[in-house]
Amino acid sequence: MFDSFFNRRDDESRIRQEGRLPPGQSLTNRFPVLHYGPTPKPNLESWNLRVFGEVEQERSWNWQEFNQLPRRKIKMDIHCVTRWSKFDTEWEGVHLQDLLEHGILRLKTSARYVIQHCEYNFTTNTPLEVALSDIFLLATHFDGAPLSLDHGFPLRVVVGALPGRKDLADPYFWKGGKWLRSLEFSANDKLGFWEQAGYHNAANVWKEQRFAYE
Ligand SMILES: Nc1nc2c(c(=O)[nH]1)N[C@H]1C(S)=C(S)[C@@H](COP(=O)(O)O)O[C@H]1N2
Ligand SMILES: [Mo]
Repeated sequence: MFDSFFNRRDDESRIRQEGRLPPGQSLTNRFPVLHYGPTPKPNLESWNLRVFGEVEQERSWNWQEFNQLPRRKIKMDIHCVTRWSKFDTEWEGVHLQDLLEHGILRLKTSARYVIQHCEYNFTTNTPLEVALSDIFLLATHFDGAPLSLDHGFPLRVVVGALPGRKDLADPYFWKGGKWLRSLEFSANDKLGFWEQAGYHNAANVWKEQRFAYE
């Protein structure tokens, strides 16, 4: 117990020196579970991911089809607005940029925002640039294994930070919807669940944009 206490403190001071600890955050080596409401138990037989809105063609992939899309691995730091941060987390899944490059997905020029729709009507929103950037992944795996139910099985969005890439306006982790079921490309922004509850829409961790009004 003392051992893990001192490890945590040492890890945190190293990360701070590397400039990777955003203001008001502290390092955890655990992986907390954080969401509103119950954990859904998705059925892979009937599961699909739908893409709609400002796209040239609506798409829907069942679980088997989704798993044949091009895949990537990304290592990121993640920052929860409740002040825990976890570093060097490894994710695997599908990147929207790869779908665009392969012509699997084609957007209209009117697409400017991406709204994530999840089980139980949870939603969250980001500008299109964020969803197409290197820090946004449709993840099926964490740390080499399929997501656990609590962390979003079978599919979630992960949005984090890449060390050394402060150009990316890294958002807090709530902008990564667990149990993702559709992506809406929209001409207009639409505040999601936490954003409507008073959390900051831009949610930049380096500017400490936690709440909309303060
Ligand atoms: N569907 C859904 N996704 C969600 C949330 C939620 O309430 N519902 N909470 C968000 C918040 S606040 C955080 S910090 C992360 C936490 O992910 P984790 O439980 O895997 O750590 O999920 C995000 N995604
Ligand atoms: Mo969070």
